[in-house]
Amino acid sequence: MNTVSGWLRHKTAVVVLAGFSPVLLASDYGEDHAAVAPFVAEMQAEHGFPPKYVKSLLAQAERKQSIIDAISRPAERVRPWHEYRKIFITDKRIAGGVEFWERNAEALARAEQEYGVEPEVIVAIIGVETFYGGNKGSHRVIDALTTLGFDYPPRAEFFRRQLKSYLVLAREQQVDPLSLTGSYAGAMGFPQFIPSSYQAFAVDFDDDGQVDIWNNQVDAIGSVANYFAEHKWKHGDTVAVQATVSGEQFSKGLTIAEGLEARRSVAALKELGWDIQHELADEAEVMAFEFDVGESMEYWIGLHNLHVITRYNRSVMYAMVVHQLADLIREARDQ
Ligand SMILES: [Ca+2]
Repeated sequence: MNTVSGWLRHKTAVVVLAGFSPVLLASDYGEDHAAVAPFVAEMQAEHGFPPKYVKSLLAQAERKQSIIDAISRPAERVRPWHEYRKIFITDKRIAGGVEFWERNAEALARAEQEYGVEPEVIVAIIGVETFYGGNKGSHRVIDALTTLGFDYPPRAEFFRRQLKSYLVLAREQQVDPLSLTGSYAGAMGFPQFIPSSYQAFAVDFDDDGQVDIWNNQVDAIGSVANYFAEHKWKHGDTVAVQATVSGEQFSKGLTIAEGLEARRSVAALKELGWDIQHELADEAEVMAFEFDVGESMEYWIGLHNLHVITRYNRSVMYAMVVHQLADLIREARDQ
C-alpha cells in the first residue's frame, strides 16, 4: 500500500509484538483475502505447487487500482478507420519494421521456411503490439493477474486461469514470477502473449533451452510464426481485396461496420450487390466490411488470412492495420 488512506482502509493488521520490531506488513493478497485460500488449494491439487510457496508469492503481489481503472474504463468511442489507421501506420513504424527485419533477417527467413509465415507479417505484428519491443508494458505480471483475478469480478475467472498458467510457465522456465513485466492485462513480451497463449504457442526458436519472449527477439519471431501456423495461415494467400457495391441491398443482413460477424458466401454477397474484382469461388466464406476513410467509404472483402490475423486480436481494423503495415514494410525494404 502506498498511501496512508490505503493503510487505513486495509484490513490486515500491522502486528507489533512487545519487544519486537513490526513483524507483519500489510499485504493485499495475504490469507485474509477470500480468494487466496481456494487458489492456493487449486494450485496444489492441479499443479503440485506447495501451498507455502504460492502463499508467499501472492503475499508479495500488489493490488493496483490503476489496473482496475484501466480495464474498467468505458470503451473508447469506436474510431473510424481513417483515425485508427493513423495511430499505427506511421513512417516511424514502417522504418522501425525495416530495421527490425534487418536485425533479425536470419530468424525471419527461418521462420518463413519452418512455419510458412511471411517475414513482413511477423514484423508487423511485433510492430503493432509493442513497437518492436519498445513498449512491452511495465506492470509486474503477478500484480496484473492477481489484481484482475482476485479483485475484478467481471473477468475474475479468466484472469485466475491466466494466473495459473503464468505460475506454471514461470516454474517451467525457471524464472522468478515476481520479476516479469507486461501490460496491465498480463500480456507479455515482444508479441504480447497472455500466459495461456504463451503455453500453447511460444517456442524456443534459438534453441538455447529457454522460451524467452520477453528479451529474445528470435524466440519472439518463432512464437508469432507458430501462432499463425497453428491458426492455419496460408503462405502467399491474398489477405483482403477491395470491392464496390451498388444498389440499396448491399448491407442487408450484414453488420458490416463490425466486419467480423459478416461472414457470407461470395455468391450471397454478389446477390446483395457486391462486385469483387478478384477470382473467388462462389461458395467461399468471406468477411465483408466497410471502412470510413473520411470523405467516403471503402468496401472490403477479407479472406481466410485476414480471419487468421483476427485470431491474434479480435478486431477487423486491427487485422487490416497489420496487413497494410506488413505490405508497407515489405515495400520499404525492397526499395
Ligand atoms: Ca530461446
